[in-house]
Amino acid sequence: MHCSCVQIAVTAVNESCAVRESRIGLAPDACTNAALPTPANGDAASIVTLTAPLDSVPFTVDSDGTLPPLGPLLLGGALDRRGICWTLADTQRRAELGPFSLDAFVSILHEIDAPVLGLSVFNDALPLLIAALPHAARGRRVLVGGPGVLGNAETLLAEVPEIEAVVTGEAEVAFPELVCAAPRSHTLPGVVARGSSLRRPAAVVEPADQPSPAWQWCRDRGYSVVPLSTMRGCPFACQFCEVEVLAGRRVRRQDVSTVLSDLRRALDAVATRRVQVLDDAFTLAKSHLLRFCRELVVRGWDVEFEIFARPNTLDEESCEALAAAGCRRAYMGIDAGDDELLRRVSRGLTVSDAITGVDRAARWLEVVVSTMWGYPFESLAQLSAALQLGRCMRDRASAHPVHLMVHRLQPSVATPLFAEHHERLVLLDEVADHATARDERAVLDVIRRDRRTGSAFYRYETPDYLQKCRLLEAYQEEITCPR
Ligand code: B12
Ligand code: SF4
Repeated sequence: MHCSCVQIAVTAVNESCAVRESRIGLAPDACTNAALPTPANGDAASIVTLTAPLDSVPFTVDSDGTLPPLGPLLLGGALDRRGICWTLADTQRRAELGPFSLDAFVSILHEIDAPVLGLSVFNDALPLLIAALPHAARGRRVLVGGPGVLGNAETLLAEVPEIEAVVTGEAEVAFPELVCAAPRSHTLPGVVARGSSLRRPAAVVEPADQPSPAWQWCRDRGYSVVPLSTMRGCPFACQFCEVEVLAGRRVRRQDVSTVLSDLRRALDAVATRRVQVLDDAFTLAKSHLLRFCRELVVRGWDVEFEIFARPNTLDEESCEALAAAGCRRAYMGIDAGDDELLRRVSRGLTVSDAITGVDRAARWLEVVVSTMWGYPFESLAQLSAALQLGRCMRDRASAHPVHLMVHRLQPSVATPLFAEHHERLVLLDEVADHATARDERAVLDVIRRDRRTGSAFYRYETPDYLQKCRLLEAYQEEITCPR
């Protein structure tokens, strides 16, 4: 039996444009799949996940590589299940790699000796990818996936002949099939490949088909937070968000006992007590939340965790259960400070809901409220209202602190907002300043050429832009969220 190894290289750039990397090979005798060619060094494929934020305000607690990449770990788990040997490289710590570092990225890809290259991207990595692949693919099969491909699959195939297929949505089923070049793998849900005129919706993988993430890969790699998923999907459809396209509106929950056995393995492998629950809809199903908390208490693992929460979904009982189970912080996206704007972006929330929810949660947990600015239809007064709302929440007396984070709205291609306002995109000022070296300018050219694949480097035109910038500058000190 030949050994067939897949090498997964995961690349992510943190907010200061530093990048991290790590790789491991699984035991060759774990491989049973003979359909893959065997290269000299035993690796058969490689995946690179690229994320390259320019926004200096991180969205979650982790933006510095303490959190291993859950999506690629799940793909690793899916390959394990098929007996396909793989390796994973997390390039988040590679200091030489930023969103414009074409030369550095090409040499990272050259280091990888595997006939299948899988690229796991956030949308801000697309221009780098497009610029790099013609120099870096070297005849290997290239598969691309991750949240960044949403709305851009066809464009990627058209722009980059080196890409064999793009997977939109959840890839635990499609990816191993593609790696093995299984018959009809190009026709699976979520797979967009050349020659197919069919537009398939993003793939959705049911809980029973979701593998356990390959937690063992995290051992001794310096990560310190476990990324935990207990459900996928979100029933809301906020106009600026791509989760509906990525994971669908139907919420698919994992059984709590499965989640907890997974968590045990993860805590052991990462050697930590810190957990980030990544679910977008965690606080929506109260019975699931209560059961998760209860069972965590029973197990007595002394875990500390953080959650994302919609302010109008946490009642007193849920807050109390969360605090008792070790939840220390809730991230609450409010995303605007005035009811008209909240309605306009279909947030399903009012300012008064938000205040009540934050007040309630802050009796039990630290709360990080996040809001966004730069909507194409946002007035200066509406931005002031958002800042004022955050300020007022922060300054109210509560048992736990409330912080405010402010993000600039990032145009995401697969959103209703983009469909309506894509004509009104403006290149970010700081982008041109970033790209000064020869290789960086090549990436900038890609960004300038195509606003869809380059959308992460644009903003929507918004009224009173300069005055808003000044307002935010003045507010900067107050929005800094202590870790
Ligand atoms: C954790 C997280 C982060 C972490 C990532 C840390 C890490 N090491 O992984 C950090 C904090 C870095 C982060 C940052 C940002 N994030 Co974020 N993040 C998330 C979050 C909450 C969970 C991601 C996750 O792990 N999901 C669970 C796994 C199972 O899903 P997955 O990663 O998508 O992987 C599946 C598929 O995508 C696919 N897949 C993945 N890789 C590959 C590779 C191949 C080859 C194939 C075929 C398939 C494939 O299969 C996987 C298994 O099903 C999501 C919300 C969400 N619902 O997903 C937002 C989300 C992905 N983030 C988003 C955004 C906007 C950002 C920021 C731009 C925010 C900001 N302003 O700073 C930054 C920039 C990212 C960057 N360049 O660093 C957006 C989408 C962005 C986009 N379209 O690319 C999301 C969807 C949030 C939202 N509501 O809009 N984020
Ligand atoms: S912003 Fe949050 S609540 Fe709204 S659709 Fe996205 S994940 Fe769901």
